[in-house]
Amino acid sequence: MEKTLIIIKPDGVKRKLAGKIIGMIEDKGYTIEEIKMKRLSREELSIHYEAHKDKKFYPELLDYMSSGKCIIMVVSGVNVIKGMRKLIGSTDPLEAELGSIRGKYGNNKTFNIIHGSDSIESSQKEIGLFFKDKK
Ligand code: IDP
Ligand code: MG
Repeated sequence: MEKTLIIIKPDGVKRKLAGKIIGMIEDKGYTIEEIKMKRLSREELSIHYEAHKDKKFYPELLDYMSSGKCIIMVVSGVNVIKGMRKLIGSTDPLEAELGSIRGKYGNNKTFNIIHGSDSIESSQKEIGLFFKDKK
């Protein structure tokens, strides 16, 4: 059974989309193993988004992600990493399939509501970062 790290980003929380998003994850057949609400520090975010540190949008990304509380979850299921990426939709909500979370609720490439790990390696790193001991 695979696990992935999902974050409902500050815009998703502020827009009160959490219930709908969690419903979509559960309706898909996945299980919420861990869940917590937390405002992420710039330090945690700099580890989480290490791969993007040289990108032009990085400063804006850290401002955005530390602007309010997030809902952070470990979600499990068969092939859940790929399955959640599909359910989340493309980074740019304009390109995301309309039935996906970003396709339904997103309208901006930065403020795109939700994060999901993109590989087994990143899921292990991210679960270790936000849920120490629960890898
Ligand atoms: P992902 O969240 O779909 O995996 P990544 O390329 O890993 O997308 O980018 C991480 C986050 O950085 C995105 O979810 C989004 O919030 C932001 N981002 C990505 N690309 C851009 C961009 O071109 N402009 C502004 N923000 C971006
Ligand atoms: Mg990514």
